[in-house]
Amino acid sequence: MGRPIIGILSSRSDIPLPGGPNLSIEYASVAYCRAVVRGGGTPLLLPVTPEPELAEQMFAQCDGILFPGGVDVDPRFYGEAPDPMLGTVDSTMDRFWLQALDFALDHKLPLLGICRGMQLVNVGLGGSLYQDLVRRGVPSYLHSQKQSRDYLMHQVKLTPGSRLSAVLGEESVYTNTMHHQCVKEPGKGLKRVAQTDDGVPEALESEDGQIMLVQWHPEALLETEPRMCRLFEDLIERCRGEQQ
Ligand SMILES: [Mn+2]
Repeated sequence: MGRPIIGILSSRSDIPLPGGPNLSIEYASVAYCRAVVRGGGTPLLLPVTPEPELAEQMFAQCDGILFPGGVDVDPRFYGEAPDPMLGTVDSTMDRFWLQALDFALDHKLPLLGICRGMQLVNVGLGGSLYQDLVRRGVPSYLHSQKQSRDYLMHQVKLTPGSRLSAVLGEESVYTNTMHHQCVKEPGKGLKRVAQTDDGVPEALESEDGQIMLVQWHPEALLETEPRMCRLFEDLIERCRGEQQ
């Protein structure tokens, strides 16, 4: 195998253009593309489509799939009505990403989920979310940092013996944090392998090593915390069948 192809699920937005009507775009942060390249893979941006057959053809080009950050998951997908604290949602995009998860499960493609990506995969596996951290009913730390995306804001404790702690080679790490929601119930086959001391889940993984999910943004930390590059190298190694 050459460099494994990592499909990156795109987000969508309308952006203002000076002197003209809004432009509809589909995009992923360049940080994800660079991190995949640094990890040894080839990034392939996957535009949102509501047509399942077209989507399946795109997913079939991939050796692994990256579920990046983005807007909130529509709570209909975990059986809840919208809470007043809910942020922006896009159910068409959610369905496309959920189809990518189903494809990855059916075809045993390794995946890495980041922030929204972690939350969406959790929901796709039957788990649920707190629509806002205040709904946990207990105090939470600051999880929406105001500093730049590469700032290491809070400490995350990793479960000894987990794949995640083996990949990062540590039992605790400082990470950035840019989320206002978090996992409530873990989805089927997922176990919590990291948390902050306020009890917020910060990572989930599957027993078989196919799924790795982190609540922070490792792609933004390649300079300030170079160990985070290991998460992308690990994804590529899993695509090559070289799992730890
Ligand atoms: Mn956090």
